[in-house]
This record gives sequence, C-alpha cells and structure tokens, in this order.
Amino acid sequence: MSDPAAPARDRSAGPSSVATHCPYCALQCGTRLDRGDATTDATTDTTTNAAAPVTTTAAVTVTAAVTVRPDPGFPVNRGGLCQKGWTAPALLDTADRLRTPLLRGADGELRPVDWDTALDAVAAALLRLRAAHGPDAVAVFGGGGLTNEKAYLLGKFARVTLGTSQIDYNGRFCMSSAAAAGNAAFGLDRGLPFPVTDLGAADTVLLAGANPAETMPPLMRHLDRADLIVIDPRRTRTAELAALHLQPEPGTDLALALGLLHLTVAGGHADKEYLAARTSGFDDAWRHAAAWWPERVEQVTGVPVAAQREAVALLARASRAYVLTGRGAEQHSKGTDTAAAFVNLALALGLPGREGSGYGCLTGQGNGQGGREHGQKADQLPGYRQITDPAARAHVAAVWGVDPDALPGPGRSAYELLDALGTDGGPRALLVFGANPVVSAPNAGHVTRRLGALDLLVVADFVPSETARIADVVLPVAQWAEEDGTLTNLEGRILRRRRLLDPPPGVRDDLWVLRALAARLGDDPARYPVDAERAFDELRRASRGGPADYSGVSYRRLDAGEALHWPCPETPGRRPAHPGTPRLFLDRFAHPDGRARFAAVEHRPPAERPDERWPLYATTGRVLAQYQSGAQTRRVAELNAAAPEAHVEIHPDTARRAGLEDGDLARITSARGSTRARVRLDPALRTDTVFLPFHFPGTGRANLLTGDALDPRSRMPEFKVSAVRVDRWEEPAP
Ligand SMILES: Nc1nc2c(c(=O)[nH]1)N[C@H]1C(S)=C(S)[C@@H](COP(=O)(O)OP(=O)(O)OC[C@H]3O[C@@H](n4cnc5c(=O)[nH]c(N)nc54)[C@H](O)[C@@H]3O)O[C@H]1N2
Ligand SMILES: Nc1nc2c(c(=O)[nH]1)N[C@H]1C(S)=C(S)[C@@H](COP(=O)(O)OP(=O)(O)OC[C@H]3O[C@@H](n4cnc5c(=O)[nH]c(N)nc54)[C@H](O)[C@@H]3O)O[C@H]1N2
Ligand SMILES: [Mo]
Repeated sequence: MSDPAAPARDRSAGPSSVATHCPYCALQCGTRLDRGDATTDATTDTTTNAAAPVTTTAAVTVTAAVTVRPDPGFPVNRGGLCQKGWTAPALLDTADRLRTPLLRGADGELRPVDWDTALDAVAAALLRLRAAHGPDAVAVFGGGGLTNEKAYLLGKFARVTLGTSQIDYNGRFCMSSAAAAGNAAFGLDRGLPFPVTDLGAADTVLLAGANPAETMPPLMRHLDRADLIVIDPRRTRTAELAALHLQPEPGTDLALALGLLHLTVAGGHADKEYLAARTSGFDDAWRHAAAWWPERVEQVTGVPVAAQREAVALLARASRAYVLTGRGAEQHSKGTDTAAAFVNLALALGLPGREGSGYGCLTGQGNGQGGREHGQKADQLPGYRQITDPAARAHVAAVWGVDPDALPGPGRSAYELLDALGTDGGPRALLVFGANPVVSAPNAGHVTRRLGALDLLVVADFVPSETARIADVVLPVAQWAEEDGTLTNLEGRILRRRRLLDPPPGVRDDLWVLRALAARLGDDPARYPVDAERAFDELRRASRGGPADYSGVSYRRLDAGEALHWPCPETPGRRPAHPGTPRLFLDRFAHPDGRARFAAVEHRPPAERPDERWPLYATTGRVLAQYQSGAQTRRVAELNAAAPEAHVEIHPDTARRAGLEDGDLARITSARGSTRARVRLDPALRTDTVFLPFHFPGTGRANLLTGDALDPRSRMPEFKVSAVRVDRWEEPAP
C-alpha cells in the first residue's frame, strides 16, 4: 500500500524540464514540461478505505507543480495549444488517480491489493480459461493512445504469449474506413501523406465531416489562408470560418461526393493528363458519378445545386488544393466507400501525389497513426503488414523467435469482438489497455452487458474509467509525463514522448505489466523489454521492409531533433542515413504499377432512416473541452466546467414540437435505448437532425442510441446516424 508521504519524494526524481508532446489528439503538439518543487498535502491514505476505494483518494493530493508551455519550434502547433493541452498536467494528480491494483472480491466489491495478488489472480484465470476453452477464449482490446512501443508489445503479447487471434482496438472506431479507402486507392495508408505545414499554402481546402476548430484547434493556424469548404450537417465553429458550408442530411456524403465528381468532370475541370499518367479505373468510377447530376444530388442530400457548383468552382480554380475527410464522413456503414468517393474527387482534380496539393484523412487519437501500424489490429502485424501474408508472418515470427505457423490468423473486429464476449464460442476473458468501451463503443448498453458476461475483465488505466469500474481486476499504470516512448502523429512523423516524473508509488507502466504477466503465464519475460528504447529497437526490426518501415528511426536520431516521417528504412553503411519521407507519392503511388486507383462506388442509404416512430436523425461527435469517453478530461476541473454534462443540439422548431425549451432535460430514444441530455437550441442546425457529444457517462451516453451496423470492409460502426425521437426526460419512478 502506498505511503502517503512517499509520492513527493519519488516524483521529484528525474529532469526538471523535458521537451515532449501533448497527451491528447493526433496533432501531438510540441510542449515543454517543467517541474516546480513538489509538495504533498496528504493527510490520510484513503486508498485503503475498502468501502469505496475507487473514489475516495481525494485526501492524497500530490502537487507535482508541473507546468506546460507550447514549443514554438514545433511546426504543427507553432506555439499554440488548445484548452486541453494547457490543462493536461492536472490529470497527473487527479484526485481519484489509481494508485494500487484493485481486485473484485466474492462480495462484488473492488478492493486494493498488491501487485502480486492482482497479477497472480489474472494469470490463474487466464490459464484456466485457456486450458478449458482454447487460446481464443482470451481477448485483448487496445487503444490508439498507446505509444508505438506499447501497441507493438501488446500485439506480440496477444499472438505469442496468449496465442490468441482475438485482438483489436478502439482505432477500429476511428480510422478504419479512411485506412481501407487509402490502402485501396494509393496502396498505402498514411493519414496525411504530407506535412501539416503544407496546408498553409493552399488556396482551397475541402473538409468533409471534420470540425478541427474544436477537435484540433492548432491545425486552424495552417488553414487561415485557404478558402474552406466545410461539409457538415451542423454549422460548427469550423463551418463559421468557411467560404462555403454545405449542410447535407447525415449519411448522404457519398451522394454528395459523387455529385461533386460529376460537376468536376462535366465542367471540364478533370486533369486529363494526370488521369492518364497516374491513375487507373476512372471509367468505372465515372459510370456511377455520371448518374449523379446536381438536381438528383440536391434531392438526396439537401445541398442546393448552386452550392455544389460553388464548391467545384472553388476547387477547380485553386492552384493548390486539398480534400480532407474526418469522422463525419467516415463513421458510417458505408464509410469506406464514402472516403473512396472523396479520394475519387481528389484524383479527378489531379491533387494526390502533387506537391502543394493532396488528399488526406485527419487521424484522431494521439497515436492513431502508429497505433494502426504495429499489430494491435485484428488483421495486422507490425510495420503495417497483413497477418494473412505468408512473407509477413515469416518475417515477424523470425523477429519474435517463434514458428510462423504458431502465429494465429486474423481475429474479430472491435465491435464484433465486444459483441461476442461471453457468448458460446466467444472470448471469456478480456484485457483492456487504453480504451473505455462502456462509453465509447456503439450500442453501448449491449456492449456493457457483454462485458458483464465475461468470466474475467481486466483493465489497465490510470483513472477509474467506466470500464475499469466494472472490471474484475484493475491495474494502475503510468501516464504520459511519467513514461518514455514514441508516437506517430497525423502526418506520419515519429515523435518522442519523454519522462518528466516517476509515476506515483504503487503505479507501474504498461510495458512492465506485459512482462510481469508473460512471466506468470509461463512465457519468457525477456520477450518483453520494459525499457522503451529497447522495445522500439525491436519494433524497428519487426517493421523492416514493411509498408510502415521504421527501421531507420532511432531514439538517437529523434533526440537529435530530426523530423522523421515513415517510411524510413535503415540503410546500413550508407551516409547520410535515410531522411524519412515527409511527402509520399510524389513520383509514384504504392501499387505495383505506380498508379492510384479510382474506386467504382455507389451511394446507399444508412442502416436506418427516420420514420414515423423515430422521426429524427441523431448524429454524434465532439466538443472542444472534452476528449473521447471523457475519462481524462472530465477529471480536469477547468474542462469539466466548460462542458459539464451531456447536451443535445436541436433546432428551435424541432424542440418546440417536442415541447422542449433551451436548458430542459430531453430524452432521446432510438431502437436501442434512451439517453438524457440538456437541450441546447441551435437555429443553424438542420430541422431533421439532432447532435450529441459522446463524452459523457451513465444515462448521458450518446452510444446508448447508436446501433450495430458496420461497414462491410472496414467494420466501422455507424456512429454518425441513428433514427431517434426526442421528448421530455421524466425521472423514472423510484
Ligand atoms: N476536443 C476534442 N478533440 C478531439 C477529440 C475529442 O474527443 N475531443 N478526439 C480526437 C479523435 S480520436 C478524433 S477521431 C478526432 C475527430 O475529429 P472530427 O472528425 O473533427 O470530430 P467529430 O466531432 O467526431 O466529427 C466531425 C463533424 O462531423 C459532423 N457530422 C456528423 N454526421 C455527419 C455526416 O453524416 N456527414 C458529415 N459530412 N458530417 C457529419 C459532426 O457534426 C461534426 O461536427 O478528434 C480528435 N480531437
Ligand atoms: N457516438 C460516438 N462514439 C464514438 C465516436 C463518435 O464520434 N461518436 N468516436 C470514436 C472514436 S473516433 C474513438 S477514437 C473512440 C475512442 O474511445 P475510447 O477508447 O473510449 O477513448 P478514450 O476515452 O481515449 O479512452 C482511453 C482510456 O484509456 C486510458 N489510457 C490513456 N492512455 C493510456 C495508456 O497509455 N495506457 C493505458 N493502459 N490506458 C491509457 C484513458 O484514461 C481512458 O480511460 O470513440 C469512438 N466512439
Ligand atoms: Mo478517433
């Protein structure tokens, strides 16, 4: 049990200042962290209070006095930080920080235990379940916020030590549609195949379903010169800055993108030379787009013909232009085809692979890019290799010192995995590292019941997230400023996260946990380095020769300040070393013939559309002050004051029909369930659509509404469309 006097002493060890990056989104803004004098105002160590161990550590307040400043020299944020970044140090000493492992007793209560007791209990249960039901009875759920080193070793741990195929991660809910479209079109998926700073010289930027003014505020510094075209059913802060705002019905972006392609070609704006020299498949794609004349597009999407024409005019007259997609266009049961349709538009205009122009998707999580490259995805091995590719299996198995035939094949995708938990033939144990699916998974009521049906749920986290609260074992781990590692930002640049503080006593890091578990499961602990640089050096070897080749990247080069974007292969004996690849595709795309491929895609409606019973669309997304499931930002006082509770944005006419006024509590109901949210009237919203942020727990969970429809290729859930009705919230009778 932790000694309340100890934290200050331990946490004052180490450097007094480090250059590192923000713990939140994929911009990974450069920051400098400074440590003042640590003080402790600890009275009693209430972590030992068995009655409510998860919530009553408030008396142990270690003021590490960490301050954060933006790094003016880092090109992505150029001295800027959003409110989340400025307040990030508050989370290091949040009152209910997990400081000791917790184990659920026979009476159903979570109680503090020591590490040996917790890990022995996990290992014994895993061994028993594996013996009784086979290796796929144990599943792993990772996260796009984990460092490259953690994501890599988590994938290795699943495939080698557990021998399970059942691993996927929350990035499936994030990047998978754009990744599938990018791989198909270009032969390679890197969110932005160019540095963020290139956007600064653009004349026109089309943002399809992205609201960076709230989700990536420092990115806006690179978009202030361009004419922005924003496609969003809401008039967001980003839309307010736009030259043109197209406000489609949710779930109709594919029709709109086909229509924009139609007008581009019909207006003579297609780049014929580029099409002939650098692409294939235009004719098949055009066959579909030819039928999407502007009046038909207006009928399906609600976007006026004149606005469609204006959008194409802005793109066509730009000498430098970008088409960027965000989650608004991608999180649909047709997200892959929709992203592909926007790629088609960019290709017709001749943008991708041309300096100063391009297509990109705005990657979301801190390590959303690296997290999808190093093997925590069900179908992938490190280096962005396919787990079904025999050559990839042989290479990675050799690095891991195992027989390629011993590596499992592809497992279930994130939602399918959660949906199978505790069913016949489904996993009976789940280890969660870096995700909070009770809040963030679609159809969250159902997912929470599936988690409850497990024989064993283990959650490693630094706060008692909603998922940790229902776990059987909770493992307290280090966070951001307490660890070393690398993350890969949205432009494919590999960045160093640096340790300023030791974690509080009693807290270990994820790498240590994997090693300790491997040892207890009878595997060789030496397979799991606890030193981040050693883990990275192994990752380099595993990635060598793969699409995301990191072999030429080293801590030494990163620490010397080199800006390294993958691929960056090692070039033994050659000087200078490979400089990395800030801009992809300038000479050729990554397909064997060097050409980008158009996709022959057709519009289709979302899985459900409003009808008499469920007359409105509900769509979901983010607000500036909260991050994801809110597990982190709801614990930062300043952020929580800015966005304290679930709200629903609704047009005043729609609200009136439901008998609701501004500030009322509304009940929003879909075929899955109901959620409770405070009414916020928005006269600029479509009258057929309401919007809910998904950051809030309990009855405020937007994901109580979302359904189980998945994109057939990416397995992305349809977070952005549910059919709902809205009325007053009545407290259920006691
Ligand atoms: N403050 C904050 N910043 C974040 C995050 C956060 O949680 N909070 N999360 C990070 C992560 S992981 C991600 S993935 C990114 C996401 O960044 P964004 O993609 O910008 O975020 P969202 O709010 O999910 O969706 C963007 C917009 O899509 C719109 N939209 C909804 N339905 C549709 C539709 O059918 N079509 C179109 N065209 N638009 C639609 C919504 O109104 C919303 O304004 O943000 C990152 N940054
Ligand atoms: N309705 C709706 N739902 C959505 C979305 C939407 O737009 N609408 N967006 C989806 C998207 S794009 C995303 S990315 C997901 C994100 O959904 P979540 O997976 O819920 O994301 P986070 O809230 O970031 O959860 C990360 C958890 O891991 C912990 N954590 C952070 N870093 C570490 C670490 O290094 N190690 C360990 N062990 N734990 C760590 C945090 O404290 C937190 O509890 O949500 C998806 N869900
Ligand atoms: Mo995301």
